[in-house]
Amino acid sequence: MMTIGSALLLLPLLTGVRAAVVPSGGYASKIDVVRNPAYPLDVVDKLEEATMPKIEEWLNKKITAGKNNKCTLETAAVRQEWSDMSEAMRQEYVAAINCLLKLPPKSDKTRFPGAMSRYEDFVAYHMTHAMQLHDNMHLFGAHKYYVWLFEKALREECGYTGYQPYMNYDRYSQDPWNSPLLNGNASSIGGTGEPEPSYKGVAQPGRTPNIIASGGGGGCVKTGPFSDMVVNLGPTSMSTGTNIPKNPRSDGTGANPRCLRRDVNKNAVMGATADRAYSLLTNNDNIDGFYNQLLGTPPPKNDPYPWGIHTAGHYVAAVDPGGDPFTSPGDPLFYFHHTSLDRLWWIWQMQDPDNRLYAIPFADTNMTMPMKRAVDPHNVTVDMEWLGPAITLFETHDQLGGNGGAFCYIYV
Ligand SMILES: *[C@@H]1O[C@H](CO)[C@@H](O)[C@H](O)[C@H]1NC(C)=O
Ligand SMILES: *[C@@H]1O[C@H](CO)[C@@H](O)[C@H](O)[C@H]1NC(C)=O
Ligand SMILES: CC(=O)N[C@H]1CO[C@H](CO)[C@@H](O)[C@@H]1O
Repeated sequence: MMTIGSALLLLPLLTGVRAAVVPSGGYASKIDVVRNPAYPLDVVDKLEEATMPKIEEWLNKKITAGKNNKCTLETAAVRQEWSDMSEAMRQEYVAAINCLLKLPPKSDKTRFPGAMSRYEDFVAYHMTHAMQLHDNMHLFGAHKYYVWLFEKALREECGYTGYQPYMNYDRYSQDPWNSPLLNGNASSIGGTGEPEPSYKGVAQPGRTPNIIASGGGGGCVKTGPFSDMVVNLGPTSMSTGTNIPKNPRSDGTGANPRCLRRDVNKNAVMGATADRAYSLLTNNDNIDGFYNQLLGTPPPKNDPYPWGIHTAGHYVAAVDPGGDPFTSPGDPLFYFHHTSLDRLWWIWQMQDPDNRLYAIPFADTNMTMPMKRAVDPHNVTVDMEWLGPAITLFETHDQLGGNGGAFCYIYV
């Protein structure tokens, strides 16, 4: 049987893309790592490689104890960075998204008349569960499960043979407009939007500077695979876009067909460069600090891009629906961003898995919203309703054996 690793190895041969199989640095010998030679490893990539032996050792201990739920490095799926994927795989991914956009929804028609596709089922969930998804307990685990269910839908309902890609922000930070992810060609996820002078950017109260200034877009996306995408849900009152038609329902759940709007924005992505991610990963021994720095609280001083990686990543291209905290998964870029955050969380956890795997930010302090009051994390579940079954929060924390073994993936 062909392993995932050997399948990856074949891709560049089949498609002729310029890619290199690098000798496995810290990686387990079973994993062949395909890299795009245009991008030398950054400090975070190197940290990830250096962490692999530790991960292997930790997983071997679980295997010995019979606690790995059949997940091994041989069976683990490999999530890749977008530009490390072959052209053919990138186009297959885009085709799978277009497929989900055409499949009929499963969510309740009465509650979400605006959810017109399977793709928008996921938007409908995020928009109605945003407060819970973003509280201190759920931010990491619930998004991990959510993205995993999306990946599952791409594979099982649309025949996609790969896994959800992530974006390494650093690769695109200097020139996002011409990046393989957002340059608007057939193997990107579309380009920036038309210039929209009334779009000024995204306010960042309490930070200096206090706005992620517009990158020059803000209007409809006219290039690439999603130039004819129809967005239906939203906007909500939190939308950052301008000149967007109002939703017929006050809560944004009605059908409001319109174009996808974007502002591919260097001012945003510069807040998520590798040095910032490396600092996040190495300067926080506990999850509270990790969570705060990820969210940019307190606001970093003397930093021209003091957004925190969570915010920076959302506004890499966000306007409508991407810039609306409720309907943000309506832009496919959302999944790249939250997969990147998932990767960073995993690298952080795996520096010290015994102490970090199940760590939950501010689990035993009482905070104001969107923080959740102290409750026993053992009692917290993540219910995905029409997207998937409810599971305990702790089950969402382990990507190598969690969710009864259904989670079994690594990042390269
Ligand atoms: C799209 O752009 C990427 C990055 O510049 C390039 O590698 C690729 O060949 C282009 N693909 C197509 C189909 O134009
Ligand atoms: C948090 O608030 C709840 C409800 O008011 C209270 O029962 C609990 O003791 C508080 N926990 C801490 C750690 O302060
Ligand atoms: C409702 C419920 O499941 N409560 C549980 C919360 O967690 C404590 C300690 O783990 C259990 O004793 C409760 O039964």
